[in-house]
Amino acid sequence: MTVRPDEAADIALAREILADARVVLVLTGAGISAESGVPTFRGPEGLWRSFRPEDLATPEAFERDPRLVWEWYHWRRQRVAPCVPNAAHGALARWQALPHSDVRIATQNVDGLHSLALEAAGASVDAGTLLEVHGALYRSRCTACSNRSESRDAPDATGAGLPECPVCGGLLRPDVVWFGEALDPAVIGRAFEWAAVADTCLVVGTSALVHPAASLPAVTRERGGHVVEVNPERTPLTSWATASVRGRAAEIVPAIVPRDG
Ligand code: BJW
Ligand code: ZN
Repeated sequence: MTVRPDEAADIALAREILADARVVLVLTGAGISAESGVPTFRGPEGLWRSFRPEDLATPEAFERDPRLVWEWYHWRRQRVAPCVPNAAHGALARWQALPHSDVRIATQNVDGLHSLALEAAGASVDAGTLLEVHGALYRSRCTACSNRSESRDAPDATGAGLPECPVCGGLLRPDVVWFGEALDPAVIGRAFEWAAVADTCLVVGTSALVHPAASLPAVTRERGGHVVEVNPERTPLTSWATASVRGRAAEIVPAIVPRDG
C-alpha cells in the first residue's frame, strides 16, 4: 500500500493507542465488509443510491408490500452468500482470540462475516464477544409468534406464497432492525455497557449517521477513553476522535491491531 506521510503518523498513533488498550469496544459498519464484496448503504456505490430506504427498510414498507421487501432481502441474501471475511475481520478475530485480550465487537452489519472470522480464528462467538445490533440477514422472525429461525436458503417469496413460520404458519419477516424500529434493548443495552467500560473504541467503516449505534463511541470518549477511526472518508466522529486513519479497512486494520499479547 502507498502511505502518505501524514497517514503514516495517523497509523503510528492508532497502533500505539491499540497496543496500550486494555478493554476495547470495536464498532463496525458496512465499510468493513466492502472489500468482501458486500455493498454499503450510503456513498456512490451504496444500496440507497438504487433503492429508497422508506420503500424497503421500514415496518410500514413491509406492511404495505411484504413481497417486495422479501424480494429485496432475497436478492441481498444471494448477494452476500458467496462473500467471505476479509483481512480486517480476520485481524480483529485474531486479536479477540489472543490470551488476555478483552476485545468485544458491536456490529451494525447483518452479513454474519464477523462470526465466520471468529470461528476461523478459534475465538468464541457469543453475546460476550459479538453483538449484531441491527439483526442478521439469514434469520427470520415470525410476525405472529416471534419465533426465530435461521436459514441460508432463499425464502419462498418469489413463488406463490410468502415465507411462513414453521411453528404457527404466521408471516415471517427478516430479523433485522428497520428505520423507526427499536433495537433489542438487551442487545443495544449491552453495547452501551461495553462502550462505558472500554478504554478504547475502535470504529471501522461506518458513516456514523444511524443512531443509536452511532452514539457508542461518544460514550467511551465521555468516560475519558480513546476513539480510533478507520474510514476512507471523514465522518461526524473524525473531528474529535483521538486518531482517525483515512484508508480501507482490509489494509489499515491488520496494520494497527496488536498481533500478540
Ligand atoms: C469503508 C470502506 C472500506 C466504504 N473500508 N470503510 C438520533 C438523531 C437522528 C436520528 C435518530 C436518532 N436516534 C434515532 C434516530 C432515527 C434513525 C436514524 O438514526 N436516522 C438517521 C439516519 C437520521 N434510527 C432508527 O430509526 C433506529 N431505531 C431507533 O432509534 O428506534 C427508536 C425507537 C424506540 C422505541 C420504539 C420505537 C423506536 C433503527 C436504525 C435501523 C437501521 N437499519 C439499517 C438496515 C438494517 C437491515 C438491513 O441491512 O437491511 O441498518 S439502515 C443501514 O444503516 C443499516 C446499517 O447498519 C446502518 C448504518 O450504516 P453503516 O454501516 O454506517 O453504512 P454506510 O453505508 O452508511 O457507511 C459505510 C461507511 O463505510 C462509509 O463511511 C464509507 O466511507 C466507509 N467505507 N468502503 C472502510 N473499504
Ligand atoms: Zn409463528
